[in-house]
Amino acid sequence: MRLFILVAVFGLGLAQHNPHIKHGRTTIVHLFEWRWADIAEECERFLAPNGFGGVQISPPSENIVLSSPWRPWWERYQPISYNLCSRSGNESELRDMITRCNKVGVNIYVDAVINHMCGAGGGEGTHSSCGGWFSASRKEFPGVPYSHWDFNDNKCRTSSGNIENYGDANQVRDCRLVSLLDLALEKDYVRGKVADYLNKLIDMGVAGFRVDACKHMWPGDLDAVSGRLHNLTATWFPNGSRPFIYQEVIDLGGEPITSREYFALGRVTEFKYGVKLGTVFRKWNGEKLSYTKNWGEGWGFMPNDSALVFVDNHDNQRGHGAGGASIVTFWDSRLLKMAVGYMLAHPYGVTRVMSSFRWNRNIVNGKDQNDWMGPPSYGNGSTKPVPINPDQTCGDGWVCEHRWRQIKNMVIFRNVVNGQPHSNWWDNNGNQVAFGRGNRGFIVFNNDDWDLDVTLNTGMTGGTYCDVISGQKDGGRCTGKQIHVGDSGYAHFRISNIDEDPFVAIHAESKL
Ligand code: QV4
Ligand code: CA
Repeated sequence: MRLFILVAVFGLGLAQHNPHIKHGRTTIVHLFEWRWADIAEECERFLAPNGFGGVQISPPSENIVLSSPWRPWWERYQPISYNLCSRSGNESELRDMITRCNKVGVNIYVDAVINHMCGAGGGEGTHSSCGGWFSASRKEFPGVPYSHWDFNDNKCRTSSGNIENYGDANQVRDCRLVSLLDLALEKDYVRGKVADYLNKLIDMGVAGFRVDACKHMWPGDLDAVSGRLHNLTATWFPNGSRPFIYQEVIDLGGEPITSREYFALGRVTEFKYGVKLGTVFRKWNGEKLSYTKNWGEGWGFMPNDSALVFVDNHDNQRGHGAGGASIVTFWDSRLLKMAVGYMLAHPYGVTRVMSSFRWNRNIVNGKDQNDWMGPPSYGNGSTKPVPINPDQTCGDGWVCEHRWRQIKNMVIFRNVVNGQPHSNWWDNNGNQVAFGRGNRGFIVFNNDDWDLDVTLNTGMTGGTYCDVISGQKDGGRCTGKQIHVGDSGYAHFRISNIDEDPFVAIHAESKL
């Protein structure tokens, strides 16, 4: 009996751990704040041709519109209904994007904000992204509809009504996260409204959800909602496919609520990954790259098949959420390329790459005064399109890390080595390391302050390979460095510590 329950729970859970990525692709890119019309274009012109598996989109639900500060990015984390219009576009644009991305084999994952509605101080009126009326003070959201009966305030036991102590699991789940009106997800009615919202998106063709603020919801309530979700649409996915669920739980240790409580339901964001990888590449706290020989579960991270991993996300790249100073972002581009390269070469977890917009960073006493700034936009608040420059980079303040040659090529590397074991590890006891993925790929890092000059067993078949970091294979030649692998599998590597990018990567498809 006990065994039966275990099997049942495990089996059910595992189903929602599968991202259903197609064509042997592996990686998700978060196109933070992009318009639906731009994402549709990006799927067709860049993501599919370069082997990206899916896109995490910003919340599509109707949200509060704020003017002080002016149109912060985080207004989209304050829903006022589940109507599908936002700064990224309206419902028909959303539908068009989902269809066009599916057509080229790129999945869409929706950022679902279901723990709360807008902040308690959100006022009353039609200052919302679809123009729907709501009242934060009376807790009325007729667009759903929710009324004051549908919120948790009677359950919360803090005097402010807000979460005051993360050491108390009850208040973390039943009180307001930074004053956001907390939904009573234990109510059948609320579960039904949330499930209807997610099912509408599933029926439109999305592949799953990044579920926001899961630490603040009871796993049992999430389980009840998840049980009501439709299978993915048969138009794009195999019959019986369950939506991919990855839950945002920030678990860096030291709190009663742990990631583990959420494993049965789907994957969980592994926040330790970016914190530790940043510390290693920055060489802080005595960390060295050579210590990453047992990277992954060996570092105390969650089980491989539960993990969704990333170097930075939209919160911790600007000091929101948790993680702190060690996080590597596009502001440290040389380190970012190395850290993302390491993540994409390493077999642990489902990988997500961040694609950001630039803002006027202004750090005073460790806090960014402009951490609220929204995406590149016109004076009327509408988001600017993403223009593509002749050299394939993006203009108008869109950073497009996913288009950087080094990152784009490592996304391809991960696809090429998919399923191969971590192999042929080498290190110098310092910050020079190398590892392979069976006979399909090999990567070498030099994060020391002196040159790397070494002959290593790559495990690959003999021949000439193009390094995909300093360049790539272009027809019959390499645009960057060439690596000659002998018949024995050994190759000589020389990486200067002052190279633009002090790492080299080769794979089976970069062979001349
Ligand atoms: C403030 C005060 C409150 C006060 C209130 C008065 O902090 O104490 O009562 O004013 O009106 C914004 C403001 C915040 C403000 C709040 C409500 O920044 O100062 O409260 O709105 O008006 C994003 C931003 C938040 C933002 C929120 C809603 O990061 O700053 O809050 O959107 O707009 C924890 C959680 C984790 C969370 C992380 C940031 O465990 O789940 O914090 N991460 C996710 C998202 C994140 C999002 C939310 C959750 C909320 O990734 O982007 O927060 O949906 O670690
Ligand atoms: Ca809650």
